[in-house]
Formats: sequence, structure tokens, C-alpha cells
Amino acid sequence: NAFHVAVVGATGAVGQQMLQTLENRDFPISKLTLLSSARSAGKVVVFKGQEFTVQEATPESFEGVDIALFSAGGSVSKELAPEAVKRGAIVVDNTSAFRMDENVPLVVPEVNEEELLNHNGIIANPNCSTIQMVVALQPIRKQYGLNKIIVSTYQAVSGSGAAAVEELNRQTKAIINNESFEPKILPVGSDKKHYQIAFNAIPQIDKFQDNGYTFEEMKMINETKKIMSLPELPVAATCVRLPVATGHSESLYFEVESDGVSAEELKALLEKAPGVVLQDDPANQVYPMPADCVGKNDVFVGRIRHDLDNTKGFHMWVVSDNLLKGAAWNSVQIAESLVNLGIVK
Ligand code: 11C
Repeated sequence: NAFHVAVVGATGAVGQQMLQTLENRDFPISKLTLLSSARSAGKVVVFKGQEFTVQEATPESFEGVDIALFSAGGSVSKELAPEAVKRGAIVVDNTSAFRMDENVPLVVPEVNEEELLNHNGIIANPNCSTIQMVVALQPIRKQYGLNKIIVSTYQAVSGSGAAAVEELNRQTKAIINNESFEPKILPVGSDKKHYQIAFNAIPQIDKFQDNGYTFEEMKMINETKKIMSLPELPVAATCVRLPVATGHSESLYFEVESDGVSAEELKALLEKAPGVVLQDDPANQVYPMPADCVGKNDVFVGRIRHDLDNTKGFHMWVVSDNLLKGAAWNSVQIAESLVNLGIVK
């Protein structure tokens, strides 16, 4: 069985990775429709050696589509995902448009694949920094329970899009060459002020909310509770942008429910966990780093150690390619689950 697949946002940083992932996985495609906003329509994109001209997405673009992967921004999803569903497609949406909608499953296959069975046409793909955290914590939660999470992130610039990576590159060159430059995108294109990202760390990802947390931090908090079905779980997040092109890193502090759990037991558990690669050997300086994770689908974990004061508390370092498991791979993995579970036929 093969499917008519549409990719909306095909020219963007995530859209390009979606196409590469569909190709790498040899996803069963009978027809491929590549769509974008009016701004990028007309661009030529290559898939499996064949050139495709990207078309402007309209409601009619979804006639006959079985699976539509959306990654063209929240407003495009809000407008066109329901149109795609009306025409019989199942939408996997990589924006925040529908994530907290109670009728929309928010899915990370390693954690809550079964939620796909409750879909109403749209399935939401979580935020990148949330995905890698829940993949790493789910095996621990299943075995030992989870009482609390405190996370600090070290996020890559590609999370903000391809133009932000160009800004990082331009600024880096300008600073090295003693030239002047004007930050225009980061931390958030639509916010009032813009700051240097090269040789810097910006403790703002997305806009501030009234409670003093950024939207990125609130996504990590709210999405984690929904994906793990733990609405009362205490979660706190501080999200920071670093001058790294790709690969988000996270420092997690978490508390388990069970008494007497050791760091060695957690490592043994994570070594066998789906989608997780354990890289934890301090004696030989082995730990995950973004530069080693780019282009890989897994979530890499290391630096697992007991808190020195709380017997139920642990620290862990989690790294993943934000464009793959954080976005394109999780979306394609959801599409594979939809096929394997017989939800899309
Ligand atoms: C970032 N996490 O690194 C964001 C990008 O809600 O899917 C992903 C935005 C989203 O800037």
C-alpha cells in the first residue's frame, strides 16, 4: 500500500528534513505534493533525484491527499489543516496551532503512540525541546514514577528557522572580521528588540507571557503534562538560545517516586529504551554533544548522576537533532505509526 503525501512548508528548514526523512525511510508514497506559502511557491525541490516545483497551498491542494505533514507556521496550519481534513486527509501538524486542543492528540510514538487511535483528523507534533525530554524520561517514569522536572535548555538556532542560522553565520564572520552588524531576527523576529547570537547566550526563546515565562518554556511545561498524561506533574523550564546551528541540549533535574533507585539502574534502563542512545562514561569523557547528534534520529543521554542532597533526585544531560526527532523524524514516525496501526489505509 502506498499513499498520497503532501508536505506543507516544503522549502523550510523542517520541510527539507521531512523530505529527506521520507526518502531515507523509503516511506510508501504513491504521489507527493509539495506546498508552501505564496512567498516560497515556485521554488524547485529535489526528492529521490526528481525535481518538484513547490505550489502555493490552497484548500483544493488537499484533494486526494492521504497524509499531510504541515510545517509552515501556525497560521497556515490553522487555516488549511481543517481544509485538508475536510477532504479526507490525516494531518500531522508540526506547529503549536492545535497542540493544546483537547480533541487533538499530541504524540511522541515512544511515549503515547496509542493516542493516535483517538484522532479527529489532526495529530499534533510537539515542540522539539519537549520531544527529546519526554523520550528520555518516559522509560524512567514507567519504571520508577516521576514527581518533578526542572529543565534548562541550550537550544540551537535552527529551531528559529533557516534565516536565523544565516544570521548566526553572518554575525560570526562579522565579529571575526571586526565588522559591524545589526541583529534582526533573534531572539524572536516579531519582538521589539533583537540581540547578537554569535558568541552569546540569549535567555529568551519565543515571546514572554504574562507569568514571566517565555512561550517556549510554557510549551515545554504544558506539552510534557499532556503527552505524559500527568496533568499535575510539577514542571519548570528555562530556555536559552546558544550559537549552535543544530542540536538542542538540555540539563534535566528530575525526581522519581520510588525509593532506593540508583543512577546505575537508570542507565541500564535507558540503554534499552526505544529511541534513546546512552553515552555515559565520565572516566573516558563520553557524553552527548550536539555536534555528534546532527543527522541522527535518536535522543542521546548522559551525565546521569544522583543529586547530592535528594535521594529521589537525579541529573541528566539530553541532546538531540532538533530538526529530526524534534520535528521531521517525529512527524514521519507518526505517519509510519498511522500506517502500521491501520489508521490510514
Ligand atoms: C525553537 N523550539 O527552538 C523552537 C522551535 O513550536 O514547533 C519549534 C517551534 C515549535 O525555537
